[in-house]
Amino acid sequence: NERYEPQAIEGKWQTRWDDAGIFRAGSRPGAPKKYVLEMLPYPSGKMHMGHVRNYLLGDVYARYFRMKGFDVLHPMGWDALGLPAENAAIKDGVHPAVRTAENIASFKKEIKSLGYCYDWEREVNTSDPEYYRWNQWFFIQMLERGLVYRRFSKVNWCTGCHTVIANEQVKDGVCERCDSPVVDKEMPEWAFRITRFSQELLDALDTLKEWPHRITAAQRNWIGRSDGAEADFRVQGHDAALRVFTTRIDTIFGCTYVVLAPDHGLVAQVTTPERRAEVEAFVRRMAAQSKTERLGEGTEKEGVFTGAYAENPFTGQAVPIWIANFVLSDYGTGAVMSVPAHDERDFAFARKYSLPVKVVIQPASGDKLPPGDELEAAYTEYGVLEDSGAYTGQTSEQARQAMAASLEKDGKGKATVTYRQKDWGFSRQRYWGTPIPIVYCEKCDPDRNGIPVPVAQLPVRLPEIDTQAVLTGKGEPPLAKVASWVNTSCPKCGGPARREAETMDTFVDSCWYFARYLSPHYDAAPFDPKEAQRFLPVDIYVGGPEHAVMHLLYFRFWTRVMKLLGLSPVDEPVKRLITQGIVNGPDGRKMSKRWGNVVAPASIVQKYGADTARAYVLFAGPPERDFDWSDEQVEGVFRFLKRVWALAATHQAAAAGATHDGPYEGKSLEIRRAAHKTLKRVGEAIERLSFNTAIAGIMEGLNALYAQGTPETAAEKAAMAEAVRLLAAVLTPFAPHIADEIAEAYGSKDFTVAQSWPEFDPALVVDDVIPYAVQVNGKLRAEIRVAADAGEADVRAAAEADEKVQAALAGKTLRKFVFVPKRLVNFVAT
Ligand code: ANZ
Ligand code: ZN
Repeated sequence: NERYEPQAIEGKWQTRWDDAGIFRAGSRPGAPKKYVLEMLPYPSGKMHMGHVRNYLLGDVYARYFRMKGFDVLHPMGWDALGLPAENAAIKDGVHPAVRTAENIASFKKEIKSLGYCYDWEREVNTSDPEYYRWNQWFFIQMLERGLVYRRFSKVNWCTGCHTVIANEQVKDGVCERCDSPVVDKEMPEWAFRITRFSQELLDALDTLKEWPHRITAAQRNWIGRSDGAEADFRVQGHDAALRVFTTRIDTIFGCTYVVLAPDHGLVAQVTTPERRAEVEAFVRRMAAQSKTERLGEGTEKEGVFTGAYAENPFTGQAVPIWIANFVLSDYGTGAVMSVPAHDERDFAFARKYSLPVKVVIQPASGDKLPPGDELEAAYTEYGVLEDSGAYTGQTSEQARQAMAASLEKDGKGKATVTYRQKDWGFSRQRYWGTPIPIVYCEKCDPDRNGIPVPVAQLPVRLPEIDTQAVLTGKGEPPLAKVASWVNTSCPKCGGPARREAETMDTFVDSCWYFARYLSPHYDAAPFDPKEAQRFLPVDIYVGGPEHAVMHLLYFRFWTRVMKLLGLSPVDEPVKRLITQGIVNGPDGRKMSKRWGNVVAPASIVQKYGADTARAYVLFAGPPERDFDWSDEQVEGVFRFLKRVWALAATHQAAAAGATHDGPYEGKSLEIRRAAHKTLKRVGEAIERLSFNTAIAGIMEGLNALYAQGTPETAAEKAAMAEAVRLLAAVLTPFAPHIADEIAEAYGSKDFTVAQSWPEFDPALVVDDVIPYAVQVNGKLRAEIRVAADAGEADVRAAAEADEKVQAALAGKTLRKFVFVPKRLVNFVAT
């Protein structure tokens, strides 16, 4: 067939792949494994380009590794529980299960139309009771080990979604999802004790060498280890001490007052009669404010004096005790020693209320700070101590250690390690989630701690409901309204009991789905530990960087729990993490309904075929970077595939009988050199996650083959036949349908993806290497050495890989790239 008509071939190959089951994992037991995974989607009705890109990055590796001989596991599933389906149900009365099933069906059809190589026999749906029963099972195991507990605490309540949301989902006081105000609410909730693993999760970040730095940095910051000290200040006139938490014990000789949280337990006790009215008024006012209000950027720091004094444990000096809005009762000890000379917040507060400022740290440089009352700003760096008794002259670092040791020796305090990370409150007042397997029995459990449902009775299924009556978005949790479900019998005494009506955060589902894929129908445990031995950890995980501190931290935690339970051998879920950039519209804004700049994947597949859609999205830019959609480039990629097709069609007849044993010289040698160089370049580019240069390499290889004109001799014909076959092989990860069609036309009996990735002949790829000067804004930054015939894309990739160039480009936006063949490149960036 002379004409490239993707619509005529793509469906056929997809069906053949499916029928042959070639993407089934576990079919090469002796081979080394690769587990390639993309973050499972929430099944909204339609796929968008972000999904297409996400899955392609995994797909390229899955196909490539299969060709490299690995036993590849590449599964797909549905993060099917959660708010959007329930919110939609509140609006239109369609049961979330019905909507979710429809969405999955249409989403899956779209996924299939792009020719991804998933092992569909492992499909997982988190709303299936056979899935969420294991959430419940984990819950009970963790409850037994103290990793789950019930607590009363202030939670973030979204006034729009009518549910509790995680700290991470509150952005500037409003809900990230619906933009409604978030308020504090005192409620019982269930929490995972993730903080038991804080240090482990932190330490292990150092082992995640193949994770993007910004993700590990975000997690490090989120866990927020801080090394500090606690010190007791004796309260004068009371048999009590208040314990402060500080990260700068070295400044304690400069402490001129202490501050308690308004709701600190000692406030009522120490406040003097004269100060009582004012203090109580302040405490009441604070109690009425949410944490976000109290700590907001624009909120003025304010406080009141309690009338009481406390003694510095080192000097015995008495300092006034205040309460203030910026001290939180649930951080540290809820009490702060204030050192205005060396802390900005304390400085502002001291100036506002005319409290003394005393300098005790001098810069190590030898510069001298003015005395406290002339100081213009706090000096917050480390330095050398002065006016600090026996510690004068020590550095901050020395004093921190020595002072903490002294406190410990005197029984007045100790060194501490604390974390910013909090336990993970996961109960939600929602219907469309995993029921928490707990019942409350007044007789056996008067304190309402909760009695776990016996494991043999799992799953606790979500009940059928009258959607409109139950999903109203108002009042108590939906499940509490379903009397036939919520009323049950006590597992201990058999008497009347009530089920827990709250459900689990859907982040629980995505904590371990990657392990469920290993044995999705296993029913003796969440997954088969033997399969975990074989396939964990995930080798490559692809997803959006927005998950840096929720999903990607939660599932690291869960992985440790799975090891603790003896289910899995690994400490960490994922070896290499790839976070893909955003697909913007042609206008440079993130594709979204709001901007009307969405390009629907289906429209591209219909017009140009899946192979063009795939190759374009991969060609448009490096995986981790954002790119702007370009219709011209789509056309360009389509033309490229047409030229591939035409080359193959032109030489097909000659290729049929072409054989040649002798040496290759002249033109036949050039044809072979072009083909083998392409093979080498594409393989190397894939290995370094440079799919765009891989495709650019194929384009250049194609041009080189065209440049050779029509093969005349037997040697030339044989060389060209080989070249076309190699072209099909290297196209397989990117444009698999056309690859198989061409390979078949050239006599292949098997799918290209089922064949080995061809080895290039080293003798055919030796190249002259030449130097290129690399400039950034016209300034020489590096010299790189590349193959003499390397094209623009390769030279650019090599230049971008250079550390000095990266440093010079850091934080800048690239405006232009100048390429002078065989001499230099210049990045113009601002
Ligand atoms: C004295 C001091 C002197 C401090 C100095 C800092 C600089 P991170 O690093 O975030 O853990 N702090 C302690 N408990 C607090 C609470 N419940 N609410 C508000 N602030 C609190 O911050 C630790 C520092 O935050 C502590 O160290 C304390 O102020 C303050 F030159 O103590 B510092
Ligand atoms: Zn009972």
